[in-house]
Amino acid sequence: MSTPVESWVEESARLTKPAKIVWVDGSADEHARLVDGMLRDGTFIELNPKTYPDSYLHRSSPTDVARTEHLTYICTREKSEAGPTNNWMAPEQAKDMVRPLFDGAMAGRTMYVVPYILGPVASPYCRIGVEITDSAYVVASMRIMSRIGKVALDRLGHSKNFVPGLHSLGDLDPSRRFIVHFPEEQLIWSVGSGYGGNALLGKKCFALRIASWIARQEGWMAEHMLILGLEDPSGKITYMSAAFPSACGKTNLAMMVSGLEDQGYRVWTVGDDIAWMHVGSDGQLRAINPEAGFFGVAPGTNSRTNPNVMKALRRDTILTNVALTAEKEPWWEGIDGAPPTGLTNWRGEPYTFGKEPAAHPNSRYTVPASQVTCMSKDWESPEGVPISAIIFGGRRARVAPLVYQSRNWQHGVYVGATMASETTAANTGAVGVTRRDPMAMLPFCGYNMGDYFGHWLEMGRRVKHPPAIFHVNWFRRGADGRYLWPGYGENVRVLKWMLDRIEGRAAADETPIGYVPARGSLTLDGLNLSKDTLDELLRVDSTDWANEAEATGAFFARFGDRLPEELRQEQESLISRTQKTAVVPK
Ligand code: SAT
Ligand code: MN
Repeated sequence: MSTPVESWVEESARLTKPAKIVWVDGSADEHARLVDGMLRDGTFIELNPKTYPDSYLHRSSPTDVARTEHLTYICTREKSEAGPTNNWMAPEQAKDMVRPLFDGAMAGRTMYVVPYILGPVASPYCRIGVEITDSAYVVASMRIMSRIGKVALDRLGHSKNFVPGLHSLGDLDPSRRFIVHFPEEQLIWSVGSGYGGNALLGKKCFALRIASWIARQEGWMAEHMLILGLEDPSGKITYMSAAFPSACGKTNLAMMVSGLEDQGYRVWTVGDDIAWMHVGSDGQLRAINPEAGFFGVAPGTNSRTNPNVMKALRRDTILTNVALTAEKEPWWEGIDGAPPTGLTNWRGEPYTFGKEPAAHPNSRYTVPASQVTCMSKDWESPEGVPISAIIFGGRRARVAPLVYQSRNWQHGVYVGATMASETTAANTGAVGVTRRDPMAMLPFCGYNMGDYFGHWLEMGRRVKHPPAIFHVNWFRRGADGRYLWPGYGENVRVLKWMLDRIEGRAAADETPIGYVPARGSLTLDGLNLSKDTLDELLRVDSTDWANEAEATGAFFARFGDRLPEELRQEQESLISRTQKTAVVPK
């Protein structure tokens, strides 16, 4: 008798017709064989074995360099279940359209079966997925990003309690590329892309889209959030989670070397991209990181912006679509040191400095968490870490101040639901356009986002001490276009203000949008920030926010009666607050 996973593998093999099937066990021998094969067929290029041992460069197809949200679907029986922000197809229609692309897609290729665990192996909250793929690069990446092989299969046994994900590179033609999710049967199909978020099905597809659906049913949360611990001078660690859209600095914040280290404040990493949060047995909101590695944006990463990851990626790392130096070392825009000569660009062509960057703007490193020295000692704690603050944030040149605190949980949900950010290279499409990206989940919520807001409100009622909710914007610019805030390691000053707020130490001024730091409550010593700059960083302009309220009103209207009444009230409250302050002379 076949186990449920064996039956599904047989069924998938009948469809995709691989030359051979390999059950991935996760061992070092197996990995060495895979790497050998990839070096031989050009999937991997070996990096300098002296300076980057056991590390490899992968160049993707030039039309397959980022997630493709326009080719990503949530397939539920009722369109209203997917909601107005997701692409939708009926499940049968999607299967009829995509099945032919899988038919014979693995002919002459190897089918890898990758069982994996999301979350710490000992956690009651961990989940099992099985990805079938014909990409050895995907297997090697999954090995870094999750716990794969025997450990997962042993745990699964004869159970049918796993999320199946079928992936094939297909012919990599974007016109035959689809990333489709069937939350009702907890199934993922992805064809035509080998890129991270499209192809590592444990990441956005399972840990966010399918998991958010499960989480609503079961009363927990699957969020696009980093998790960090802020240590204070007494050694006490306070955990915070933060939702920023892709490529807005989650990894750098999570791994930050604190600018206040000499005052006793340090940051410890639990995760950089995804948080699964449950109400723990103590009634607190507790977060685990479902992943085991980091898939971070390379450009801009250097020993100032993220020294911890720069050290970590010196071995056993995969680099995707970065440039290559003559010494066979990886290179990207913003890396340390002077621009070298003799570079090869991300496409594999000789490079001369000019208009086009040498590394793709969405080029990535894939590095195991075990190599990162700032990991929290509790990063694999089975119960998860207790979350005291939730931070929302985006990339906004204008409007949003450096930091503000919501009045309470309900208002905080409104702050998250109305988040906006300028788009980045993490998705295929225009860059720099302001879009609404609620809780940074716009591309990742596996169901109707109106219901998702309702779920957030419900979770706030269930948690004993709901975390304080803040909003940050590291990216505000002055009239001259320059960033006003130094960012990176100095962001700890904002985290410290949050900690001081939670502990009742820091003063704040009330504004129409919430509480901003009172003068003197932010620790700014040694920064050389002028009073004008600080004023501009913290400025809440009533006209800006009246316009903002209008824009969010239009966004909310898309949800019709699925928008929770509480958010409608918050919306009205913001409108009346901006009007009130507008008539108060300064
Ligand atoms: O989607 S990925 O996981 O590849 C990266 C991102 O956009 O966050
Ligand atoms: Mn992400």
